Amino acid sequence: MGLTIAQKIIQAHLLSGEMTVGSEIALRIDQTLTQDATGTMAYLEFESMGIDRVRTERSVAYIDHNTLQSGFENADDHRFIQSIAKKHGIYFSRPGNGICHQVHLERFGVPGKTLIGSDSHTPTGGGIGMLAFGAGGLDVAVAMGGGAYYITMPKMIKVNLTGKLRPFVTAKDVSLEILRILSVKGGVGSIIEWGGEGIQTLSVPERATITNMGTELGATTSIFPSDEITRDFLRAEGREADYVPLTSDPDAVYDRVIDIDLSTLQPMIACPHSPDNVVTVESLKGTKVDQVCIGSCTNSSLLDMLKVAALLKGKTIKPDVSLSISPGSKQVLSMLADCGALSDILASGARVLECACGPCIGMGFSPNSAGVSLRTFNRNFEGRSGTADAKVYLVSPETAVAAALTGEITDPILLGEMPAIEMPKQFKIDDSAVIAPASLEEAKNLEILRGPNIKKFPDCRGQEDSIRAELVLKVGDNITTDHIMPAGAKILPYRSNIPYLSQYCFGVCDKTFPERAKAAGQSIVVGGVNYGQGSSREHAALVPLYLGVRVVITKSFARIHVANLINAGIMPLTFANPEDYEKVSQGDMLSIDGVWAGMDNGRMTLRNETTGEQIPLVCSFTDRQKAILKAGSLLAYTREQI
Ligand code: MIC
Ligand code: SF4
Repeated sequence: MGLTIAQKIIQAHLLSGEMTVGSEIALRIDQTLTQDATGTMAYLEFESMGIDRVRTERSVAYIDHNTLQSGFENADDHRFIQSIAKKHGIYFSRPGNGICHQVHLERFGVPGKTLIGSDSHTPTGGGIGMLAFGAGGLDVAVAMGGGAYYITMPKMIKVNLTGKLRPFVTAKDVSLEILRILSVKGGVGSIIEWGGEGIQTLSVPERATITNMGTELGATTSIFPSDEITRDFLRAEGREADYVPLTSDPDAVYDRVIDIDLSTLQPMIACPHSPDNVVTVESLKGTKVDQVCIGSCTNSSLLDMLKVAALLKGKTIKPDVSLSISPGSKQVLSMLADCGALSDILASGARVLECACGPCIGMGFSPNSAGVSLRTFNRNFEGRSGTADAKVYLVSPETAVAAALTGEITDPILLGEMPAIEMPKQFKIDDSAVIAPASLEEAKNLEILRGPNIKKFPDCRGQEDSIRAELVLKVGDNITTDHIMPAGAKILPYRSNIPYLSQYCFGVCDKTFPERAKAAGQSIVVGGVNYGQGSSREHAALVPLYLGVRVVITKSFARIHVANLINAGIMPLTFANPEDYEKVSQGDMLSIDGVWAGMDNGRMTLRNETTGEQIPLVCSFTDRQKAILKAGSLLAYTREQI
């Protein structure tokens, strides 16, 4: 039987396990990346493992999230990451050099290699045929130390593209269309491979927009073949030597095939507050817009920016609309400057922000009260922009420009003729903002520079054979890690200070949660389907751990978050019958006996002491996961192993 692209890469990196859907496999990881908001914690974890030098082929530490330095905290964390990177063999991408996924694609990604990153959009690398996964910081730390990365062998979904996109319809609209079809949980447990003759019309940045937003589907990752288009991109980056061709076998078997004719698509828009709340732009035409933001790891490539500049050229944005543009990397920004496109952008009235995540993670540029913000980003979760009552919509750069010029949601086709964009054959290569690690000899005497913002890692406690705890919080379906542990300019600087962060835990759902959880001592949280979707932030597990959460019971979990819960020693369990979710209420006293035996046989019984009901629960832990839960955390388990 033939293999899919992902199966081929998995086979070449398989350290243990069987390639049968649903079983745990261990993969050798070639490359890692971190960003600063998750990186500080990841490097503290790496450090505590006592390993001198990373054992990967390439590890890169990016600074791109926490770049608003309104106090010492972020600058201290950047300095910490820079010093630890230098000492332990990690390349350091300075603030201003760009968003991790964009820069990694440009300068480091290699087709056929495995990559894990402490950021959920790491699958962007699938745009050049990498098998790239988002993961919690601790998993990345273990991989940097040469340890395996464990995943559940996914199903394979193929999306077959035919035809060609019409002018003003873009890769972003393809992403939104697949979200409309599959929803934010439609990709859970699957790798999405993009193929068909239609992919020949998509350049690497367009492919990367699509693999980037595969994260919003809950997919394990997404991947394109590595072909002549990939080779052209790598050649333009001066890295043709990194090219390897990669396709699926003609007789590869997929669990599901979805056909999309690109020529039938139209501009799409995701409405508040979920990336799968997708309708056509046409259906919302005339809606007044206050703010437009162009950028993020989804849509900040040179191609995106050149299109934006060409559409803005000679025009001025509406006086009551505020437009921000953040190019994805220093390479993109300096090429825009060299060709004059930057002047066209500036002349239109846009505000050019630095090459970083910026407004995407609420790091500045929050909308006005109840403002309507159109963003070329990948997430529009409630409150994420920094303005609690803002209405955030997700669109393509073309639709974003149309809104900035007209002041309302407008089908970009009305902008007239799409200017032809000539992509340069050679990109401007300047790696001066990437600092190489020290030699082994030099590294010995290097000091790691720590600021006072770095606080102690929360104490872990192994799971016990019986648990009795109050249900302190019951939440609904599709709870994101932005609900559990919000980000934004005010809180993000404290990512290495769990006690401080804890005041904001579940703030979007219930501001009283932290106090109540602390008062309860130990507690249980209950959720609906796809609990923990979104970001890879392990803080969404570490902070509940700090507040005493021992068990989370849901109808289903998102992939990265469930791994983070286990890594933090919090036991994730699911209702055997989803309707039993109704049989527990916030404030009930719950208990589970026979946890050890239950972990082994996959069944436990939840006793609702308040109502007297007995509720069946299920779990399926591997031996490794059971050992982690008993040890209290992956860190404790890894130390035991070392
Ligand atoms: C995000 O887009 O939500 C983030 C911020 O990049 C996160 C990482 C984080 O929370 O630091 C992600 O996607 O993993
Ligand atoms: Fe940064 Fe936004 Fe991309 Fe996350 S989704 S890495 S915050 S640009």
